[in-house]
Amino acid sequence: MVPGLFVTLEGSEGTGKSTNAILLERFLRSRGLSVLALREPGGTALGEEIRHLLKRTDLPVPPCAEGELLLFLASRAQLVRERIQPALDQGISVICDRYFDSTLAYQGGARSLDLETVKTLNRFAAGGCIPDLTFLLDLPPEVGLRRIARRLGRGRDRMERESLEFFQRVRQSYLSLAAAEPERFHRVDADQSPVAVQRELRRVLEKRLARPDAGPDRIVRFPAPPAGGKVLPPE
Ligand code: Z5A
Repeated sequence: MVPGLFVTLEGSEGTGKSTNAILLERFLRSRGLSVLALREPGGTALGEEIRHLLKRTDLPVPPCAEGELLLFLASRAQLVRERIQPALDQGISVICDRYFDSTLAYQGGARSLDLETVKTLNRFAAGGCIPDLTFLLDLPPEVGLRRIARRLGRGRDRMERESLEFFQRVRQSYLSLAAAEPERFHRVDADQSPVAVQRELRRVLEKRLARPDAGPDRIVRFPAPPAGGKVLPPE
């Protein structure tokens, strides 16, 4: 069986990753693919606990940069083995809102941890599970932070309280990552209307699905769901 397509969405705060992940999930379903939509950190019972811990603003001492890195990696190691790899092996496509490039951009780039160490640990946690396609939703951080501030219903979590300079470093790191891997990355100008952004993502995804190595076997109808997995049947 041809493995499912693994697509990740990356970018700084408020660039529209979550919004577009939902729309891409619908799009792939409409093409007859079974899809599992996930987010990082999170996506498993353990990962959601870690997510909660990482976002807390009331810890007497916040996590040190090294501790923070290892928590993100623990969430990912679990997600890959419990959800992502089993789904891909069954021909189910996976859309993940953030993945290992976030670690390189935030803990490597913005927190300035040693990049080689971050890369080695990233590889260990991901266990060879590499996205087929990564969308970088690129936006000046001040625009993204304004979007977040307008969002109703919750205050800023621990990471969202970082400085503008921090998010500028995140953006620069992402741009370097995208430039270094043009085959996997597709950069999208996220400072456009939601409709225009989604149209571009779909265009690129269509092209990727049409490649011979995507093959008709990519389209798997009603496969057995992975244990506890959120598998959406084709519409
Ligand atoms: N992190 C890390 O440091 N290391 C790691 O390895 C990993 C993560 C995996 C996760 O937070 C945090 O963890 C994140 C990175 C760090 N930290 N920070 N800071 P999260 O999952 O809670 O949040 P996020 O990933 O940063 O997503 P977000 O802030 O919710 O933004 P988004 O998903 O990119 O955007 P959105 O929710 O789709 O849209 C935001 C708002 O903008 C919303 O009101 C939309 O309606 C609006 N929007 C969306 N698109 C548009 C357009 N095109 N125009 C206008 N308005 C728009």
